[in-house]
Amino acid sequence: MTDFSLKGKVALVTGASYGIGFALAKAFAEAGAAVVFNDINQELVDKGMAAYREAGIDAHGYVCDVTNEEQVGAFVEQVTKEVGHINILVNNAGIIKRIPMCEMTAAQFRQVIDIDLNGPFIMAKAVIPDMIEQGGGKIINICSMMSELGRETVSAYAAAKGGLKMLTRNIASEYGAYNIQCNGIGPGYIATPQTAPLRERQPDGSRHPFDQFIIAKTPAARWGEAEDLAGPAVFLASPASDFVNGHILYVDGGILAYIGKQPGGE
Ligand code: NAP
Ligand code: GCO
Repeated sequence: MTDFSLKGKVALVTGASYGIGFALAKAFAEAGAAVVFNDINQELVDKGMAAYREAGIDAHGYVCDVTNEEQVGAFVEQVTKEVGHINILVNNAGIIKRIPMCEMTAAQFRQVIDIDLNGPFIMAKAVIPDMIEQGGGKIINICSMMSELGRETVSAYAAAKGGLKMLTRNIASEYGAYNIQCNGIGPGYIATPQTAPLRERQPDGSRHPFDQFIIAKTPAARWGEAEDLAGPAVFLASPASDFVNGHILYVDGGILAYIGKQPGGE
């Protein structure tokens, strides 16, 4: 019987007070894992704890900035002491800045790279030694359509998510021998606070042009929901994926396979 259970595992999801991270952590709890999450400040952690309680989940929340190596070291040590050895790490925390590249400052570019690429490096580096001690582990990096495609105004984000795809493959290559599987999930366009500006109704009540664009580019003809990512994440976090390594699993409703519906087409 293929084992999709996470019973007895400790799963750490970064930036999981809400959005995609929250949906993944909730799914992990439903599959039997103890859930740990962090966010950037106490207010967000408290908000997340209330949401997990509301969902009947006894989560463990901590304040930690994934770009701060000292904070991350202390965070991982505290979790290991208070909750247990970390068996599953999901690098979910991330930001986006939608600015035309030539108008973006180097500081803005660096901030996106720092959170979306350096953060996953720092988190993975902090958990891998104990995973090796424990005989293995699972690392899941939340990539993006922008790990494969570019578009106007998201240069820093695409550079970070493209780098995250290759960091995923390199961790798989370097630590696969220690029974650590490192894979990515590439969500399509998901309805969360991060994409809310792309879905805002226009003053005349019509759909945002980008909203219409994504509907035309997605065979499923809809935006994804964070819950659409739960099953793929449980699969990659479970023993069922022990021979899957260095793979980016795109959960995009078919965007990457589809040229897009012609304007006014059937
Ligand atoms: P979101 O709603 O903006 O949530 C991101 C979370 O990460 C927030 O709780 C955020 O806290 C936290 N965070 C930001 N910087 C952090 C830091 N330095 N340390 C710790 N936590 C930090 O985003 P989302 O839509 O759920 O996306 C989650 C992940 O999926 C991101 O990596 C994103 O790039 C990726 N993704 C999203 C989509 C999509 O369509 N939504 C598609 C593909 C990939 P704050 O609230 O303080 O910022
Ligand atoms: C954007 C969106 C995308 C999504 C996601 C797609 O501005 O194009 O925010 O980047 O967040 O990454 O997979």
